Amino acid sequence: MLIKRPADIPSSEITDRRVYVNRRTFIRAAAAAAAAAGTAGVLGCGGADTGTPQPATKPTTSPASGFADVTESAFSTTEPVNTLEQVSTYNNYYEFGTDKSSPARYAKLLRTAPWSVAVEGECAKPAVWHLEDILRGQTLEERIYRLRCVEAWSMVIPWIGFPLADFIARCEPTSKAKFVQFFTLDDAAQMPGVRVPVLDWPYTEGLRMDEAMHPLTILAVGLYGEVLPNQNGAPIRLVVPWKYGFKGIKSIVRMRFVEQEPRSSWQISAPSEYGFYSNVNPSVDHPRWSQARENRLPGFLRNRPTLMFNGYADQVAQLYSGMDLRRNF
Ligand SMILES: Nc1nc2c(c(=O)[nH]1)N[C@H]1C(S)=C(S)[C@@H](COP(=O)(O)O)O[C@H]1N2
Ligand SMILES: [Mo]
Repeated sequence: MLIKRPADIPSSEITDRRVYVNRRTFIRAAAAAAAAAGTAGVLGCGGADTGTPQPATKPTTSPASGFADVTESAFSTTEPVNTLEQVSTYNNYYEFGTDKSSPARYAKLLRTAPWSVAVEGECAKPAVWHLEDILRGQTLEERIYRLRCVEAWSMVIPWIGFPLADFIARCEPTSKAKFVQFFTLDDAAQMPGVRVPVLDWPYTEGLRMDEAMHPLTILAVGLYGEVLPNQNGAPIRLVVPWKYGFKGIKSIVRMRFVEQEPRSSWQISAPSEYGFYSNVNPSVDHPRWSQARENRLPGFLRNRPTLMFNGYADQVAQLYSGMDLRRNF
């Protein structure tokens, strides 16, 4: 299933945003032409640039993909996507250093195959899963998301992934499972950054079970039609598009179903600055900066207003009804 790795792709094949968008348009046009004899229907995800995901009329296969079975997600946005260059050279991955350019330089030290994910805790099927078995039979969807970060930058990234809910269902959580906790690999031999105690290693994150089961929450295994670059969290990472980027834990090796709310690495390191929920919320300031506006890369600081739940309020606001989001930040 995993065919091309980014390192194997000649740079001439690395597509910039315009070519990529045109290719998608071309794919849709071709699919529409092929379907012309049948029922009329506009393929792809139309809609104004509001940041609200528009439902795609029909999945379209992406022939340029390194994955055989990628379809267009109903949750894709039509906002312009960032280039592969931007997405893979401006990263946060503290296991490879704390500045934004270090992961692109050092994450090649990470061995992503073979890879397994241990599932434990409150579930009927605790197991060690090989990555191939997690992906087997899984329909991958291309979902273009804005990935957000507390530093107030954002990007639009064409992730390839599948709903975390699908995998959770296979683990059969018990009624005691109220949260799910995730852990990144912690191996100083491959990750020079973990020798520095900037965070409490291993990197850990958590979601409430209903957040984890929401169809917008994905396990991403690729972007731009290819397997994930290591610096973006290969071979498997979380993407939760209505939360700040740091909830998107990379290179997951362990998942645990638990009854009590777990603490995340960022909460442990700075509890007054980072809460468990970490929903994108323009009306609640970070203690050291305003979150009212964000910087869509590339560009200058605060070039656009930040949207509640990162523009996904219609889909996720009900998860938090009745909660005080100033307290539960
Ligand atoms: N294991 C691990 N996961 C991590 C991080 C990290 O340092 N280590 N950084 C987080 C932060 S702060 C952000 S903003 C996103 C960045 O994801 P990207 O580099 O793919 O854009 O990854 C998140 N996941
Ligand atoms: Mo971040």
